[in-house]
Amino acid sequence: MLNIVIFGPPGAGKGTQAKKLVDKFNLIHLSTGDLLRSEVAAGTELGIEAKKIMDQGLLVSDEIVIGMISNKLDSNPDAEGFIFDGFPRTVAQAEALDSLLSGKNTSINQMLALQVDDEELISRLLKRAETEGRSDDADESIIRNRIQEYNNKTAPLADYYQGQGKFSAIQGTGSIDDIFDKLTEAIEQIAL
Ligand code: B4P
Repeated sequence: MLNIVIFGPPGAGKGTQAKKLVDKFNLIHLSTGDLLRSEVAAGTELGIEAKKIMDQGLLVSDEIVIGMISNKLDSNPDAEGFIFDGFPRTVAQAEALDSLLSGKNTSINQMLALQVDDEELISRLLKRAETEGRSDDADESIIRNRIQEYNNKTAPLADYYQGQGKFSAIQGTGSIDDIFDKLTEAIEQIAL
């Protein structure tokens, strides 16, 4: 199996690149952001609670997102591999993921971390607000909260995967196709 974590701050291009990588490597795309937004759109109890948190730029509880990922792993028993997009976002989520995968006799192969500076992130997300209308993109102060949550709770995961010898940094600015080529090259090296 090939299991990749695509990593980076909000707006780094995780979702954009994950969609292209799943086609290329025949993986299942697991995005906790997309899963949460479908709960919001369906108006479930979980979605109503999650929306309040997401709209402040904060992280939803570990328990909720770990449960979602666990269900998705169980419902794809024949997958050739997974690309985890926006998950894990805390050390507790990373530990839970290691244990879920080891229960299935597999593990994460590599974290690919997209590097983009804050001003570029803010400009991308404000632009996306105009096209997609996501409420968590609409306001610069909420975007800054998301970046702060990332710096406080998510960025330390780089050390977690580096400690396991599974970390690659990838420049996340430039054209979407050029970044995709760099990610593809990194995955091909792992998969060899
Ligand atoms: P996510 O859905 O993961 O949102 P994101 O980080 O904003 O998205 P992403 O980084 O994928 O955006 P992309 O670059 O593709 O999370 C949203 C919220 O859900 C979180 O704030 C949190 O509340 C909650 N949540 C999700 N997972 C959670 C978890 N595990 N634990 C707790 N809470 C969780 O796209 C950004 C924009 O940039 C797009 O418009 C794209 O077109 C553009 N873009 C991409 N690449 C570009 C490039 N090279 N150049 C120019 N623009 C580019």
